[in-house]
Parts: sequence; C-alpha cells; structure tokens
Amino acid sequence: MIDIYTLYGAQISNYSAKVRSYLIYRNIPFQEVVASNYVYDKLLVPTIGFRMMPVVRTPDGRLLQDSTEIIDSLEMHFPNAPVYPSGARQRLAALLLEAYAHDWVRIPAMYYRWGFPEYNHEYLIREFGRMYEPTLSLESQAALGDSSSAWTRDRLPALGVTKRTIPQFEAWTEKLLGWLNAHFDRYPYLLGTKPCTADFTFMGPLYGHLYRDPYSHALIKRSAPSVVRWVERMNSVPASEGAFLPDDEVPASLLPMLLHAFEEYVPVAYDTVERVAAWIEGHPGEPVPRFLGTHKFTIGGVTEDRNVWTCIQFMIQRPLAAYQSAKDADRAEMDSLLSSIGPNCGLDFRVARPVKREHYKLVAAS
Ligand SMILES: N[C@@H](CCC(=O)N[C@@H](CS)C(=O)NCC(=O)O)C(=O)O
Repeated sequence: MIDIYTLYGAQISNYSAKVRSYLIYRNIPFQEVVASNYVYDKLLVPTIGFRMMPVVRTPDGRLLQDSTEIIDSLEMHFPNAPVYPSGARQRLAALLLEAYAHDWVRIPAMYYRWGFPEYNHEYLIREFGRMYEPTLSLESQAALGDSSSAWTRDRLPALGVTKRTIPQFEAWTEKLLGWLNAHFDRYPYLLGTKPCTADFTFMGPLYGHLYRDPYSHALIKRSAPSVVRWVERMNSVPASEGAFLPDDEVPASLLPMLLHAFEEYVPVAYDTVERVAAWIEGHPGEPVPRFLGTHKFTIGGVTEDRNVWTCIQFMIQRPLAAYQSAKDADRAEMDSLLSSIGPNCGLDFRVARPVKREHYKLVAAS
C-alpha cells in the first residue's frame, strides 16, 4: 500500500496550486503526479465521473476532489496547527478572502492567461500538451496543447470577460496586486507569520496563473515584488510553524480587498445562491448542474453578463454560516470587523437551500 498522499494536478492548474502549497506547509508526505490523459482515463474519471483536478489520493486509497474539501478533510486528519484561525474576526476574514480568491480572483487569472496570446500562446500550448501527453515529442505536444486547451481558452465570456469589461478587470488587477503587495511588505502571510486557508486559495490564481504565465510574470515581478516573495514562500517548507497575529487582529491592509469583495463579488454570490435555490425547488433529488444560465454582474461600474457558476454557492455559504451560527460574543467581534470594512458589508443573507458535495457532485444539503 502507498503510505503517502498523491496529488494529481498540474503546475498550470489554479486549484492544484492551492492544495500543493497546503501539503507543503503542513509537511504532509506526498508525491505529485501529473493529471495526464492516461491518469484521467485509467484512474480519475472511472471514480470521479468527470475530468477535474486537483484530486488527492489518501494512503488508504480514497480519492478526494475539490480543493476546499481536500483541505478540510486533511485538517481533520492532521488537527495540530490548523490553518483555520480560531479567533472570530480572523476566521471570518479567512473565509471571506478564501471565497473571493477562489471564485473572483480566478477571473483575472483566466484573463491574463488567455488575453495576451502574443506573449503566452506558445508557452501555454506546450504546457497543456506536456500535461496531457507527457511522453509525446515537443512538436506533437504543441499541436495537442493547442486543440486541448480550447475548452478553457474559450471560457472568458462565460466568466464575464468581454471587450467592455477587460479595462475594468485590468484596473482591478492592478489594484489587487497593489493591495497584496502593500500587505506582504509588512506581513509574511495574510494573517501573520503562518498561512491561513485564504493564503492557500490565493496561491491558485497567483502562482498557478499570474506567477507562471509569461505576460503576467513580468507584470507581477515589476509591480508586486513582495507578492512574488510570498508566492515563493508559500511553495517552500517554512522554517517554523508561525502564528496568527495576536488579539485576533485582522490587519487594516486587508480591508480594501474585503471591501472590494463586498462591492463586486458578494452580490454575484448572493444572486447565485438564489438561482441555485430556485433550481433545487424545481429539481428535487437531482445534482446541481455546473452552470444555470446567465446573470448580470458589475465591475468598475460596467455591467455585463456571465454564466451562473453554481460552485460559487459552496464557497460563499461558508462565511455566511460562520457568521450566522456565531455565538453572541463572536458575532459582536465579527460585526465590528464588518463595520470596519464598510457600511454595507452585512452577512445576514439567508441561504434557503444550502449545498454540499456528495459523490463528487454538488447536491442540496437537505
Ligand atoms: N471547485 C474545484 C475547481 C477545480 C477546477 O476548476 N479545476 C480545473 C483545473 S484548475 C479543472 O480541472 N477544470 C476542468 C473543467 O473545468 O472542466 C476545486 O476547488 O477543486
């Protein structure tokens, strides 16, 4: 029996970067195996039912999919030094930033990957080719990578990236890198000298895409050197375990990101929750589809359409549940954090039909 964990993923994959950096930080013995066509066909798809990474194989042979569930399951198995802060303010900040990084920061990550073909295309098609068919010749990998990356390349409009919103996504990304850079000038991780769950989630877009892809690599090195150093730190075994900041402090340098999350991401997330609830009412007992039509969103004052990505509910219901189930004293701490973010940053929104993952699919939780 294999007595270490196996991460099936890829260097170019957003959510593999999240799980990899978590495994490294937690010092969990693991090997990484590329999610090639062979691995998908022989091992992953027969169990999971579809092509999706990352997947973690536990030493007792179970396959876990979904980066958040992987981390949660490993947190239960390795309960010392948890990556979820115990303080109410820090815990809520971590869950909010995690959802924002998972669902929203992925959009500029996708745009900067595919929106600059003159810089990135040759590199990316070879990356996709070598991931899917590691033993082919370089020429064949490039040809294969070109055709086999179309599914993700063509997703920009489904994420709301269009000619009208590109300037807004660029402006926000520059701000985001500025906020993160200012933060990491002062702190090694988001909440102190040890990473929290949101640090790992930010590694997805920041390492998997922005740090590795040629165009954004130059941008991030030029404009956000402290983010570069954080990325590299996150992929290294730390010298010590570190600690979250004392007194449950959420640094002020995180507030602009949290405010942005409430302004532009949370409205989309709440609308998603309503769309999912309506769908569940009409389809009892069925797994929730990945997409449910389209809805409007606004970025930098420009309104556009995007697909309703139902997985967003899974992430936003976590901070909502943490807030709504908090005892009075914790709730008061959370309220003081929310009011320091901005005047309209409430978490009273009701999730009528919570969801969970069962057999690798999103289903109604009750
Ligand atoms: N919610 C999932 C998202 C995973 C995901 O989107 N993985 C990408 C690679 S980074 C993928 O395999 N996508 C296949 C697809 O979208 O069809 C997770 O956190 O694991």
